[in-house]
Amino acid sequence: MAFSRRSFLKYAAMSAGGAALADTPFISAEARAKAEGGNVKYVPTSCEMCFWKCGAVAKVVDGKVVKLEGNPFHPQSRGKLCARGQGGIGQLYDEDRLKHPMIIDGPRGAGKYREASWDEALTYVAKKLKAIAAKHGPESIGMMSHGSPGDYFTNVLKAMGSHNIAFPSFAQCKGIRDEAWLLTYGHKPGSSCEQVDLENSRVIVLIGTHLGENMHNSQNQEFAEAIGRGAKIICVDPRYSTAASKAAFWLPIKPGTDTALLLTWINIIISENWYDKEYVEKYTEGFEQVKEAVKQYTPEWAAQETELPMRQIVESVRELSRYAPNVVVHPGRHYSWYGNDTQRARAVAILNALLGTWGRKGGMWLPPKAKFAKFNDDTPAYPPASKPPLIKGNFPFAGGEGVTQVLRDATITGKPYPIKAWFVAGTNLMKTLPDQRLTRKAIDNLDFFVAVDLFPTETVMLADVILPECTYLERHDGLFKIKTREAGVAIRQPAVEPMYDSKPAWWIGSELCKKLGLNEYAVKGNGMDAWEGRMRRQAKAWGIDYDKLAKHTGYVTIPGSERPYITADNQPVFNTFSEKIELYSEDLEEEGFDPVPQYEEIEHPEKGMYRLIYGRSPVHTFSRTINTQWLWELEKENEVWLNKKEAVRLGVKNGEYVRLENQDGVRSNKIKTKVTERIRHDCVYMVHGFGHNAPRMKRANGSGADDQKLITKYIEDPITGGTGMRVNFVKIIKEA
Ligand SMILES: Nc1nc2c(c(=O)[nH]1)N[C@H]1C(S)=C(S)[C@@H](COP(=O)(O)OP(=O)(O)OC[C@H]3O[C@@H](n4cnc5c(=O)[nH]c(N)nc54)[C@H](O)[C@@H]3O)O[C@H]1N2
Ligand SMILES: Nc1nc2c(c(=O)[nH]1)N[C@H]1C(S)=C(S)[C@@H](COP(=O)(O)OP(=O)(O)OC[C@H]3O[C@@H](n4cnc5c(=O)[nH]c(N)nc54)[C@H](O)[C@@H]3O)O[C@H]1N2
Ligand code: SF4
Ligand SMILES: [Mo]
Repeated sequence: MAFSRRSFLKYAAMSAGGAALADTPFISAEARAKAEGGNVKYVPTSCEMCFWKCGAVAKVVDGKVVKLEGNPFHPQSRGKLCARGQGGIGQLYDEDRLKHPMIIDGPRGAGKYREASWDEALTYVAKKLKAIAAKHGPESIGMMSHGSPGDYFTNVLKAMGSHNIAFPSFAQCKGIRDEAWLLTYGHKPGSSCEQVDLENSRVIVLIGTHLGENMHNSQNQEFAEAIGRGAKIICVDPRYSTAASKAAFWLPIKPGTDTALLLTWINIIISENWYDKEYVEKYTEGFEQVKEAVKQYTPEWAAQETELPMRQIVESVRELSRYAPNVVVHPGRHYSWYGNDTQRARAVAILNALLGTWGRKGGMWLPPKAKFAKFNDDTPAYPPASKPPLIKGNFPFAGGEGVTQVLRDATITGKPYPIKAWFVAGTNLMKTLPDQRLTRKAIDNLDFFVAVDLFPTETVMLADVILPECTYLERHDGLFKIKTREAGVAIRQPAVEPMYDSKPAWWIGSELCKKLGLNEYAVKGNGMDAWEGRMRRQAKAWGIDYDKLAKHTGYVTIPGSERPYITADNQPVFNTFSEKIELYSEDLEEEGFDPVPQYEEIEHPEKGMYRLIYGRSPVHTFSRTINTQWLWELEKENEVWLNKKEAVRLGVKNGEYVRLENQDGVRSNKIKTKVTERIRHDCVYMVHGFGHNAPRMKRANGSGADDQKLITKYIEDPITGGTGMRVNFVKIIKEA
């Protein structure tokens, strides 16, 4: 049985009008299976195969998860899961998982460990952390994390007095974009999912943003619906991506010149009077300054700079303006491209404002309105930070999520003060941070390194203590606040008991608090159901029926929270100084940056070298799913895309294995060539995440090539600290 959107609508209709709560599709499916004598349960929960956090329903037969399906109630899954979501069972039953706590038993990197009990491992971790805190101050303990385990260890670090906590989702991902939109709108363009009303868009512009390969579930469903309805796609990408293949306009831009295109579009819209005058008048500030600042960016100039035909530049923006405001220039997500990325994000934000998309149908929906009661389960406030955190570096607009590489730098240089220990949870730093040589050097410098993960990755296998978390299908987490067009709450709860000697992160963090003598920060209550008890108290504080959420729906809506479009009585609120959309940014000006984005030229490769660009596979998430059985079977290795003419020149055949060597002489694993006309002549492309150097991950180890190994150069964005990573050039080396 599949849970369709229709089954959800049927349920909604049955339960309407104050009738008794009807059985939800999973409750009825469970009842039917039981009537036939099966030992079957359906458990609504939340997917963690990526960060979209879709609602999933696990079908459990005789204590084994046999199927994962999309929860029809959850707006991010709408009854469907992507391939990775369905493949989650492969993560749960992966025989290469970490099975026991381990303590290092030899030099770092030699891969020698001894198994330990949880009590022994946590006692050891607490002893080490206490000693380091006593000698160097708690601030010398740094944490890096991504995903749901982070919260529990943030709690431990803050309770100890360290606020040196950083998330790669900032400087290696979307933090750059978020700060640019905060400067412009006083809002991020989405909390977890982007506020794009693709479902209703008439024209969608994608700059890089490779929807269809970047596989965020509901966003792709909406994108497909939009295409089905005849929405026009304008796709700016040096590669003929999946999205480009659906586009009315494919603009094969010279990599790194996007801001030239964006500023020229802004100039055209203004000089042709195609912008939304009423909207600009009412909601924005700084229009005249923008008009002046972009005058120099003519279509002739842009055509030269971007290597796009002038006609295409003009016609695409004419089409975009024609349907404004029911259009959107997608704000994108991964922004750490060239080191001048905050200004590119500003240009996208300004273009949207001129088209009047914020709060308009088919543009950007307004954030939902919902207040959640404060809930901290009577945990005392944290002690003040022992020293001001260093995670913002010298970047005036770095966000609170921290600039990961600043922690790494301080570990190497001891400046502005030394970081001596790392706590790493749910991030594979060797794959995630640019310049692996520096990551390794920093790790070698550490007095102590703890990793909490599911797998023996290249990063984990450098840790002094390895703590095995159980997978999302074996644990409680959350409750999660979900912000789509509406606000809602979702649950994560175990479908099965933790396998081996793995434990949920909440438990690990809580036990560690106790070992550190910080009992007041531990989860209240004892035993493995303590966290569920907390979730129940939280649901109560929020006025949510926990049992209904846990058993019937897995997701509940906050009624009345959905107010997506501007109307007379639903005006947008801009949390900027002027309370308007700041096209001209005085905040940037005060810090010595361009208040209106200006174009900066970047370095381009010489002949014979190619810019290395990278992206996503629809069936993998970064490096974390490569070892996952069925996903690995779908895609075992990545390929390097090489333009056909270049391949002929080099004598490289389609399917031939080559190696890539970068400007610093660093060589990749061997990688299969995809010879294609679908990419420009000056760049090569590969999917990120492959090429593991992790012998205990049997499927992933050595398959494909690692883009990060070749990214030995990066340029930091002076505004936010984002690491521009598409600044490496490679040549192709034929295998002997
Ligand atoms: N299946 C799957 N989906 C995912 C993820 C995953 O791991 N797997 N990860 C998620 C996360 S966290 C993120 S941040 C997003 C990232 O996904 P996006 O935000 O879509 O990432 P981008 O880097 O914008 O897009 C990569 C595209 O940019 C193109 N490109 C490269 N250089 C340039 C350039 O100079 N200019 C232009 N215009 N285009 C260029 C590449 O050819 C490629 O098609 O994906 C999310 N979705
Ligand atoms: N070269 C290059 N670098 C990039 C990118 C790129 O495209 N190219 N993308 C950037 C972007 S956009 C992002 S968001 C980051 C992503 O960076 P990361 O999130 O670090 O990506 P992964 O490589 O998937 O590493 C995730 C780690 O978490 C572990 N893990 C998975 N699930 C769980 C869990 O439930 N509990 C615990 N404790 N651990 C778990 C996995 O085993 C894996 O070791 O990388 C950034 N870095
Ligand atoms: S998009 Fe796919 S992998 Fe990500 S949460 Fe949703 S189903 Fe899971
Ligand atoms: Mo990301």
